[in-house]
Amino acid sequence: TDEVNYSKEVDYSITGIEAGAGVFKAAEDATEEYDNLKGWEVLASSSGAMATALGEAVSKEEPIIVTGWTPHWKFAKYDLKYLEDPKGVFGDEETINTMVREGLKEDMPNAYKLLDQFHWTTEDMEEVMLEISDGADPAEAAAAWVDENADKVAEWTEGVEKGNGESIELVYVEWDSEISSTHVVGKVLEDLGFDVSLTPLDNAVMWQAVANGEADGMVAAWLPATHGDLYEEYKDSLEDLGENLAGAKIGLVVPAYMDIDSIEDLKP
Ligand code: PBE
Repeated sequence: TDEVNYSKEVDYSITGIEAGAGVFKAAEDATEEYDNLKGWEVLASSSGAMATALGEAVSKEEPIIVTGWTPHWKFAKYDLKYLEDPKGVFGDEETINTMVREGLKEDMPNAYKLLDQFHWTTEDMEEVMLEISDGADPAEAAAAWVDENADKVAEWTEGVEKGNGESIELVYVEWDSEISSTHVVGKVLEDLGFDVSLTPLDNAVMWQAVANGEADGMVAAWLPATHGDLYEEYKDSLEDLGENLAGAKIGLVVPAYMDIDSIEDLKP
């Protein structure tokens, strides 16, 4: 028969993102855990390049398998689905947590309180992400969201006293989700009177910077699985302020027009 062989069409490869991302490592694990993915390659690139490749494939209705995650604007722009993961390599639903350096509470109690009270929903984050994917500057998209969501921001700033130009540094990775959250929190801190810097780093370096006190905090810890190894490594030298978002997820994502449902449906 001339039945489609997606595996061959994608050249036995998964379109990945930064090699330091948890979802990239999970995809590599999948190529070991699933017999039908033996010998497959996970291609390292960037989150932006992955999104471009996905958009191009969709416009031509070609097959593609990407390392994906939720929240992400790609689900609003394209008709996509997660491949079922019967072996559970990509884990279950996760939370995104806020981590700060030791001593922040004593040094900057108000910035600490704001970071501790920051929490939002996947829908909130997706609003900011969509604006950015449509071409808005991250800082402008964040400012617009903060402007339109005064009630939510008021919950985060409740009991927080204004800053007086104190410097605070947040670190993040240039994933679409973290670009959004970090710029929103940064904007709120700036409006409170802090001198905010936002520094993009590699994933492992982001964790390390907060753990060794070089940076003040981050809102980009995906737990328990995606960044579980980094959390284990650094948890004794940073402070976990708990979740800022629930309902996050990672996995292998394909366009809905691909006629498969599970990772196990891919031909060896
Ligand atoms: N992500 C987005 C990250 C966490 C946030 C899913 C690409 C990762 O895989 O590490």
